[in-house]
Amino acid sequence: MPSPETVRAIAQDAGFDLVRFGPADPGEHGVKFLSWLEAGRHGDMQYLAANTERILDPTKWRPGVRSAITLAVDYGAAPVELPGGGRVARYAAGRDYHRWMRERVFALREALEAAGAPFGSMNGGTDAVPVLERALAIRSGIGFLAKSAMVISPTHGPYLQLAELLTGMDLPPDAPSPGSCGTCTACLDACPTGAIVAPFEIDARRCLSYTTIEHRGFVPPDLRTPQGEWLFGCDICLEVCPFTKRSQRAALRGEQRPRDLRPHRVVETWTLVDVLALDAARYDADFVGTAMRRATLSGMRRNAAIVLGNRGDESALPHLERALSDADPVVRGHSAWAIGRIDAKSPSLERALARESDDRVRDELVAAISGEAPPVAR
Ligand code: B12
Ligand code: SF4
Ligand code: SF4
Repeated sequence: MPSPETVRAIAQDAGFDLVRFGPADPGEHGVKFLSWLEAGRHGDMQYLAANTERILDPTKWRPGVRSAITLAVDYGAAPVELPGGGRVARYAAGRDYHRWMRERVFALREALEAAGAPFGSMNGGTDAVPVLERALAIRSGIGFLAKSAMVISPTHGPYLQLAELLTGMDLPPDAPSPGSCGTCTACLDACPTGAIVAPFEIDARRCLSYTTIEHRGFVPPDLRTPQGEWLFGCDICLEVCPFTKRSQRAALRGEQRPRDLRPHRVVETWTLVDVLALDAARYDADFVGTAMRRATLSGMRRNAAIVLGNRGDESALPHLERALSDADPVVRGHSAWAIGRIDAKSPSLERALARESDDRVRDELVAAISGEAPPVAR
């Protein structure tokens, strides 16, 4: 059996900046999780509600688990913007973190087995239920729970990818992390949608990370303008945080950055108009290997239409007008909204209304022409 010191050294060699040991269950965080679900704050993320039993007790799916090796990588970076505008949350701008984090977790598991850990005694992953990763990270001292709900490391800040290896080994638990938000409320004040409904609590349904990534179909009208420039995800509550300057990678550029953390060619070469016009073949060819695929083709094109509307740039009008004839009603509807923001008198709106048969898109067209907000229920 490898000693705790050996486990730590191997994990650092596998590419993790922070390595801690702690309980494999979420403890009192589980109670918060249940009340969050009960309040419906998870929106359509049914996979969270469907997995509560396993999330609260890892022995339900991994008998013999005794502790968690918690792992974090500092992915701090400069703001990521498409050429000509449109922002992408930093965690999704490089190679898909699900892939490279998982590769590191698996490499760690193999190295630990080679060092004497019982074969098959460990199960790991990143950003995958059934584990409350923040709870495990906090309980093992990776960082403290911040008012933005982020886990913040006093030495690396909030830009942390989290992963864990649940193990049958009994590892000595680390102390909780020092640090706290103190009297700061910068993230609550800056969140453009009011999604941080109380310190430490997010209503996912209002969070841009949810509306641009997890949510399918029409975005509630009152959340479109606050989306501003965000094409995928949102980093505002991290950007305004004073702990952000603790990131040890944020200042690294180009070749200085680890390969996995360099911007994907899509974010370096595509424009918002390109994304709006994206088709299934190019989506499959070009977006492969990025975390942005989570938003789906329809969601990415919808997001691009919203950002173009928010930018108010008239040069986007011909592209949005063309999208009024698109096969996808979500793209048609949000293009109508965007045109209404840029030029509500565009004759393309009336022409589209005359031929449109989808009631939701008709509502969007009528609202765009009249300058009213479209109805909320979809
Ligand atoms: C669902 C989900 C979301 C949802 C909901 C997030 C939320 N805060 O509720 C949405 C889509 C909105 C989202 C957004 C983001 N996410 Co997210 N998300 C997840 C996911 C898959 C599950 C989290 C979950 O179950 N949330 C439910 C809530 C209730 O739990 P929680 O977020 O962990 O919050 C804790 C607090 O509520 C706490 N708590 C609150 N009050 C109190 C009081 C006491 C006394 C106690 C003990 C505890 C407590 O208990 C909870 C558990 O610890 C995890 C991966 C995973 N499997 O864990 C990633 C994860 C949490 N997300 C992550 C990231 C990076 C983001 C974004 C920054 C992405 C972006 N830039 O767009 C944003 C940040 C938004 C924010 N401020 O939280 C990282 C977080 C890294 C970190 N340093 O914290 C994770 C861990 C993924 C990963 N492997 O890296 N996410
Ligand atoms: S990610 Fe953006 S929308 Fe979501 S809580 Fe943070 S600031 Fe608000
Ligand atoms: S911005 Fe302030 S309140 Fe929000 S997480 Fe950072 S330190 Fe905490």
